[in-house]
Amino acid sequence: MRESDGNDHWLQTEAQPAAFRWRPAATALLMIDMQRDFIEPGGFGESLGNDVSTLRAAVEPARALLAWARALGLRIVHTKECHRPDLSDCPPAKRERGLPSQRIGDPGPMGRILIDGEPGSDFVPELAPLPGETVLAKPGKGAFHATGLDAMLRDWGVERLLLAGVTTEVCVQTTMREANDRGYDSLLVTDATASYFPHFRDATIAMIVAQGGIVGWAAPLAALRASRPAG
Ligand code: TIU
Repeated sequence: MRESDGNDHWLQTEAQPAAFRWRPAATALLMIDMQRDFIEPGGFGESLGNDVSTLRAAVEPARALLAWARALGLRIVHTKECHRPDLSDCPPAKRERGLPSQRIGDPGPMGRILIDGEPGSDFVPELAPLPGETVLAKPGKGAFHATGLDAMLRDWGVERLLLAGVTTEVCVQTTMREANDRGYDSLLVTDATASYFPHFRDATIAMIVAQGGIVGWAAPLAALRASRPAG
């Protein structure tokens, strides 16, 4: 449903640090990097030395969030962190960082690590985009860096963002900070995001909502479901 379909009403969601007011017609869901390369063994996340099983907790809540957003007619953008096969968009520093067991572009059990079009760069099946939903390949941690995301959102008339995905303190938080500096009001869906370090997820939420919402808002999916007309 779009603005022209009568979706242009204000809702209010109980959130930290205060109520979040939003209009479905002017709000997009950014589902950040729910890719096999981060969530499944043998991908980029594991190559950096992480226990990838910690990200599983976000998959079912993210799937439920996606279903709710689809039913409400929100704009949906699925981002994926990945690079061109010739690595021309991968800074050498990123490739070398952290002494990974396998570097970006190296062959792995899910194809070349973090390369667009390889099986590992694809979304986990539960979070597969539907035809017509936007898939945004991004070379950086933030979804606004070196992409057309800002122009796309402005073209759609989007003013507010709901964010979910992985990992909370890396690509999700970077994107939320980028959005904040570009004038968007954003809400992080707290149960639909996860980190390899659970205490980083919690710390990120605390950082975002501190100082009166210096970066934005945070709320679980249940609070979004319970949104009511804004008075
Ligand atoms: N390493 C890590 O925590 N995250 C990333 O490299 N990318 C995203 O967060 N998507």
